Amino acid sequence: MNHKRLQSSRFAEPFCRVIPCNCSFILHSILTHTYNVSVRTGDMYGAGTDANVFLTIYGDLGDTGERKLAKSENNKNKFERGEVDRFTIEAVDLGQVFKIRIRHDNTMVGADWYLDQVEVYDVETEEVYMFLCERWLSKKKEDKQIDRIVYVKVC
Ligand SMILES: [Ca+2]
Repeated sequence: MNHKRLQSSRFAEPFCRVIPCNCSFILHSILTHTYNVSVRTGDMYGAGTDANVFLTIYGDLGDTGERKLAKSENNKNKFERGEVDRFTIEAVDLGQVFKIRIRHDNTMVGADWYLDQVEVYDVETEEVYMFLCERWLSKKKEDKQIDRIVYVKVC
């Protein structure tokens, strides 16, 4: 009985060598996409926020997981009235992007935020995905939601 088990494990060995140990690393670098995200804040009184903003991008192949939009690449003070802030997100290939979830944590004075739109650009495929929000993310205004799902705008 023991002898038979030994034999079968020896047979299995070559199959383990089919996948080299660094394969998952190589696969990861091939499948990683860069997404340029532009976030436009509305141009009206009180539209800007200093709250922390979090974004999740969903595609038919996966999602980015929730990412904090921590550092705007073009503005020191991000999410201000009438401004567009740019961020770069590295993620797995999401495939066709169709949905985002965007929220803030209602911190800081005047956390209310009017989000105009979010644009997601897939650097690898050169595809642009537009998300029109055109609503407040506010505990006080409209439906008092600070957490929104927005579907891609189909032209
Ligand atoms: Ca701000």
